[in-house]
Amino acid sequence: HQNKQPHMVLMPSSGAGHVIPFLKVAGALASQNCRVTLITSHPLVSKAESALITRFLTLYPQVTEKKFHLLHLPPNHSSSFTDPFFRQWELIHLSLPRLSDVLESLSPPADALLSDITLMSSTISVTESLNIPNYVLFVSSARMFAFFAYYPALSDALSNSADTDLEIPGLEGLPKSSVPPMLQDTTSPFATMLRANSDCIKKFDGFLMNTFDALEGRTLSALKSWKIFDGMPPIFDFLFPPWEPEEVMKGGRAATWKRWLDEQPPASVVYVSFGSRTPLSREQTLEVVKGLISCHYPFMLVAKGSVVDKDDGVSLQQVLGEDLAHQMEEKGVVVKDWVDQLEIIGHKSVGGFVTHCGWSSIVEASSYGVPMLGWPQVGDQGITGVAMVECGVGMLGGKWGWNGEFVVKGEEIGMRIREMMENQKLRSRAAEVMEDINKAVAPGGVCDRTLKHFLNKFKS
Ligand code: BUP
Repeated sequence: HQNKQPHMVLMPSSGAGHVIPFLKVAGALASQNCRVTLITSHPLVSKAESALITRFLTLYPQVTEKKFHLLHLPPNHSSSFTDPFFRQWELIHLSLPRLSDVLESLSPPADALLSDITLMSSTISVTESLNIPNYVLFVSSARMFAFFAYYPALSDALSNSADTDLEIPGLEGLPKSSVPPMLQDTTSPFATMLRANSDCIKKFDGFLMNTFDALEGRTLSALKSWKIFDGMPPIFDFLFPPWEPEEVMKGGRAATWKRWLDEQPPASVVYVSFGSRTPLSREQTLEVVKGLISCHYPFMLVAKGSVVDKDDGVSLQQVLGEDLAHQMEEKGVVVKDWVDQLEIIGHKSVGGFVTHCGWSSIVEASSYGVPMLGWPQVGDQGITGVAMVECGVGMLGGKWGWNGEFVVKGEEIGMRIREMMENQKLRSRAAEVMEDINKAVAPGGVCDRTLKHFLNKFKS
């Protein structure tokens, strides 16, 4: 007897790469006739995040927002983190005892909480005491999840100074250099948080992941067969569908860059974005622009010059100088604001993507068959970059270092961009993966079936 309307409660943490996948799943659940509650933390960390949530709630009036008011910490509170997003995660974590009240106030009661990986160890005590199933909506790659699940066992290998590959059962070696420095140091606050979360994997009812066989078949099978983690709860892997209906995305917002893209030849434009959280240094931005100019492709550069809404007050023109700024304007466009990345990646003129290897970005480019040149900057991006290469849809720049480690010269960047744009093997593999994705996300396809399978248990 399957006619109950499931009530799903979603609680993202902060950062576009965390919030957007939650909105995608919230939209998908609402479209599957679920009752959906979205718990949003207040105050939010950035204007971009608050604009996204407002827009989402306008498009999905059937989704209920529940505000989760964060604690006011005393001014002398000393945080383990300097990064504003990590501080926000920490603040949500500290405020989580208040989550019980929010969950208990829901009517009808929640059938499940879908929570973020960064909040695992703190949400589980709340849901256990209220007897609510808790699923993690994992926003990164299965590769990263495998690393996370196996992290406690990697301590010795990570503490050892040799640059050897890390061995994770069922997976080929993972270069130690793809692990971010803050996790190579197994005593860092971030490492401690990761280990605490990893230790409670078994307490969860399952994991929803934005991936599937055609992207990460080998890793998923190692995870599901318990090779990596004995007693791994069920994994539901399906591509999280875009939450903005295409007609809404395409209508109304005729930005200058859009007109420019419309005028470029098919598959000719190099799109460059290093995400929203970690801007490049001025020196590195200068070299990226030099590289782009040298390789003779039209380009679109999304250059974030600030960390969380605080503009550093220096224009790109000032960084580049008059001559280079002029050359740049002749060959490309630069955007500083928030853009609809999916709309750019899906544009017929875009032929390659220089990316920081955020997992959502990799999945988005794979969905449109756009080959990638990856340059991981921080966090999970080194490991998701490995997943991208393994799938065959992108290549990595080389030993380009983490954000700010050293400055990579424009000449080398330009050379690699040309290699990416001219590599036919990469392009045809990207087209093949796009086809697999198109089949998987079609009604009745494997992603649709996995989502329905996940929901079935809440319908009776
Ligand atoms: Br920047 C930017 N518009 O201007 P990832 C990003 N996005 O739609 P990660 C935009 O944000 P960080 C913009 O399409 C993707 O869905 C993009 O998630 C979208 O990055 C999301 O790619 C970014 O997983 O880093 O690692 O979370 O937050 O810096 O983008």
